[in-house]
Amino acid sequence: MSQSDPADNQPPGYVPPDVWTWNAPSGGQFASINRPISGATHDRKLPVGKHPLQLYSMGTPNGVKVTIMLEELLAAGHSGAQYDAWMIDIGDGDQFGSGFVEINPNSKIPAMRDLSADPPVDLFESGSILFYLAEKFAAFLPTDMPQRAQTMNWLMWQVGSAPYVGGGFGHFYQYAPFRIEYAINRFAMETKRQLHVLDTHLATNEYMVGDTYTIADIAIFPWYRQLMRNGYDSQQFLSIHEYTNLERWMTMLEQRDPVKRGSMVNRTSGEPESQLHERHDARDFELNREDMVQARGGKRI
Ligand SMILES: N[C@@H](CCC(=O)N[C@@H](CS)C(=O)NCC(=O)O)C(=O)O
Repeated sequence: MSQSDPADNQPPGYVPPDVWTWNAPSGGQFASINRPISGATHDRKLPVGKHPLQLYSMGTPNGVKVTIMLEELLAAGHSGAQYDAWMIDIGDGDQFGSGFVEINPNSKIPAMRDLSADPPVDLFESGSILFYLAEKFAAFLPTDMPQRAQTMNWLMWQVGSAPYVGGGFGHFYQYAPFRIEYAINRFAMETKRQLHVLDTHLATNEYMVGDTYTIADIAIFPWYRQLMRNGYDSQQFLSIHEYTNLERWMTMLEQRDPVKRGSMVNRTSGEPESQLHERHDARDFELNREDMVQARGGKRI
């Protein structure tokens, strides 16, 4: 590595040891779930519902990609996309349960099992799940080759870019135990570059792939909504108002009912009405709203 003056390091005087060892939690939010090894930490069978697709997830931007896709498929009339969405609370370490690790050895949500296939198909990685569903139902993935290639370009772009936004910018700006100017500058630069890539593209394209709504839109939407809607408390810091084309596209997607429904599933933050911790039936969205009204003594807002 390049030799900096240890006095300038963070914390001052820190010199990396010859061999890194795991001897202390790293500090910061989510430190308790980070480990340098893979595998299950406890035995836990996953619950199984009545539908062909079993989703094990949480309402983070990566999880929401899949629930939006499933709601879009159902809205488009693909009844085979009925699903049970189970909560995997990553803050509680559910992703390290043996049943979950059996589906996803990488211990990250979202993961899914397709019980309609024989033998059942196990899926992980949000981009792979979107692609699988798009192929299975022949939906939201153009068959025209240039358009299909563009869709896959943007899908892969999103999967490769997200870690800089969440794990880089979001982590160092909001979650790290202390603020490091170098790290924040590095990841703010990259995050703004990505926002500009999207804003420039959407100046001349209605959707990510011309005038066609695809899995590329579904993949990209949740992470950049996070930024555009003040995730990480960073809207002002990132001058989000500059990205007017992205704002147009974002607002257009936010108005879609399947996007609204998909955004509620497995969600654990925000207004109670916006959270549907588990989804097992299309009516759950309505029942959830009614439960909230009852909890408020019948008051509708
Ligand atoms: N590349 C993966 C990333 C998945 C991911 O990072 N999931 C996070 C939540 S957004 C997670 O499960 N974190 C738990 C952990 O790291 O232990 C995908 O797109 O599915």
